[in-house]
Amino acid sequence: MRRKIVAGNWKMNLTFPQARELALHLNTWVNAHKPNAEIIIAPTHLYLEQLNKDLKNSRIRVASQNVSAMENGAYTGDVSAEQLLSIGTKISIVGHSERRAYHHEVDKYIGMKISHLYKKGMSPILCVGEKLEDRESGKHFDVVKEQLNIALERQNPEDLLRDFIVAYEPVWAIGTGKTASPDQAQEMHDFIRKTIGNQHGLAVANATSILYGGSVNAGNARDLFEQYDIDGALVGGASLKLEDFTTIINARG
Ligand code: G2H
Repeated sequence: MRRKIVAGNWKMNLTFPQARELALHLNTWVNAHKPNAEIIIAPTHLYLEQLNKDLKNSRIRVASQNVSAMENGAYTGDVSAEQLLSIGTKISIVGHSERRAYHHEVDKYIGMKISHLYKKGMSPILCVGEKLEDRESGKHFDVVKEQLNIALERQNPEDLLRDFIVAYEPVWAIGTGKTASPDQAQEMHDFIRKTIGNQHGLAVANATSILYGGSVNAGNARDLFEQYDIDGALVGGASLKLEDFTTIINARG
């Protein structure tokens, strides 16, 4: 069943005390307001262990922003799925456009990360999205289809059925203040669901939560969430401000 989800991608922001304070205040708000939507926060790897402890009995899930595609070994600076799991982290973002752009991550490698997560009983939030030039040249559907097909080609439908989240994040809308219009986002979310359905079957397509990401804020979230195939949001900048993030959670209903 498709779940409503609001996830905060904190990226490389906040000191340790600031992150703890934000997480604890968010938890207090969640306990008081009991939102329907599932809430996820993704702090830097460094803070995962403590935030997992702080939020042990919370409804908030704590995610990693990235995970290695390798099992273990000589990969300096990387963090494996097993290491994340050993400190209580069960979900990781993979394929974020900033990883693709600054660390040259490619779809095949992103698919390996997803396989590792599932092998450990964990799950991914797979980010896909086209660049501005892809959209301007009318290739946006082809680009997103290829990202999905390669990353998912080796995955087991049983794993995807258990817990699979996709975030559609058009690169031209990330941190730029430009958001895809609700119609543009709906059109792509519908396409993503159909693409997953063609590859892994209708049951997987209908169980996948598809989040929109890219300059989501307190003012534009409600219009996006009204679209049939937009199940929630992956929020960057606005997730760093408690008031904005909780307004987005409320908008998700
Ligand atoms: C897209 C998004 C969160 P922002 O990267 O993943 O960030 O909301 O700041 O555009």
